[in-house]
Amino acid sequence: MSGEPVFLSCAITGGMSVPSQSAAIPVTPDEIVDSAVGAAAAGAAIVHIHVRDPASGKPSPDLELFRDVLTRIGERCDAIVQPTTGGGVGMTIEERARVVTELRPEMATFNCGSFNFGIFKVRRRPEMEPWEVEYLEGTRDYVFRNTFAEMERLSELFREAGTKPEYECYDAGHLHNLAYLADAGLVDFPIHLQFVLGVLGANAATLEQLVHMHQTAVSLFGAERFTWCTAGVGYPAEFHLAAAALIMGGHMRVGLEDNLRVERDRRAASNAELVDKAFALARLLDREPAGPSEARDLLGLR
Ligand code: KMH
Ligand code: ZN
Repeated sequence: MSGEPVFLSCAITGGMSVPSQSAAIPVTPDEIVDSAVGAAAAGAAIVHIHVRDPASGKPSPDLELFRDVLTRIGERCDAIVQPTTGGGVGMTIEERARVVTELRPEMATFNCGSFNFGIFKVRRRPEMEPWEVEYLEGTRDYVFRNTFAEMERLSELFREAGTKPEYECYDAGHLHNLAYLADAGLVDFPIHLQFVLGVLGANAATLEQLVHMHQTAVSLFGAERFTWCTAGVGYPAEFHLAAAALIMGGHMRVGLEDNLRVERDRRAASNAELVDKAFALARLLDREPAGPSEARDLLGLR
């Protein structure tokens, strides 16, 4: 893979964390915009966006917050601005899909199945607000819902909007779900896969499981019909999977949505710091950083 281009997606704030977990997590629209622009300046070709209620910091499906944040990032940098349709705890698929139908972004995430999504193991801190403790604890009894009916409908909505899905696959079964959607004529190739590993309730962030998922994708879709990326959840998973992707020919996702630490004993001060570390790995492993324009070519956008 020596000399092959690699692009990076930075997941700026997320929907499955609460702000008291780290002071670095951007909360207000201004903070999210500034952090995304900073990540793009550090080399991120894609910025993956959730929004939060500015007063509480709670993940929000508010379309006007998305509109404001997406517009302002687009005015300040050339990165691919990729909103979530995964949202956060308790949001319905209708709420989650509106960012696609109303704002028609060039790309957005598409989650490939239902599964338990547990964040209740996060350490409680004295400074946590009651809603934050409830949010974390509530995931003990929570299913991240993406049924076949919902995925079928969402596929049509992405097509109507002209938005390219980034297919979020948290387990090998999600690739088989996606193969079903492809058989049903609901998928446009080449596709882009995100292997999200390390969520409690889905697959583990290990090299074996990444290789297994990559191999499964090759056998289901054919190696030439997809691009792919890794999102390791937690530390050091984020960087271990980025390194594996660099070696195996994939692309990288890092960001405060997935991981809060830049070293074992040091929290990241910003998304840009996580991006810098990932590109340091890329340089060490002889992959050539690709900016937004080259990433658009590799993803078949435009
Ligand atoms: N929150 C993640 C673990 C999405 O936003 O649609 C995966 C994710 C999915 O980023
Ligand atoms: Zn996300």
